[in-house]
Amino acid sequence: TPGGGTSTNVVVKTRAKTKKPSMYKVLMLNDDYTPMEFVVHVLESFFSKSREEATEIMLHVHHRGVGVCGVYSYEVAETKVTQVIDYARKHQHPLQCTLEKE
Ligand code: TYC
Repeated sequence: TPGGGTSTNVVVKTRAKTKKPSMYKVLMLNDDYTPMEFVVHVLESFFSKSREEATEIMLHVHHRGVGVCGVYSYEVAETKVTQVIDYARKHQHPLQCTLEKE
């Protein structure tokens, strides 16, 4: 090439940025009325927790006011929240849960 340097053709490939989906925590809220056993049952049934894990989370919520049940994609988290609230309501318990972006 003019100037005496060697020239190398380099092909740089770019990739469109794929973004990982945002994840959402499902939070369980304490209240004065829902029985502890019911909360443990919900954590086992809807969040696939062992009896030991479920009891630990329930007691954490009971003492601290709020606790994490699991972390999911938005769609899954929203579905869990709806299912838990509907199930609690059906059993006449005021148990509430919500989701929070991680
Ligand atoms: N505080 C409730 C009670 O004393 C138990 C409870 C725990 C309720 C966790 C809700 O998310 C909850 N019976």
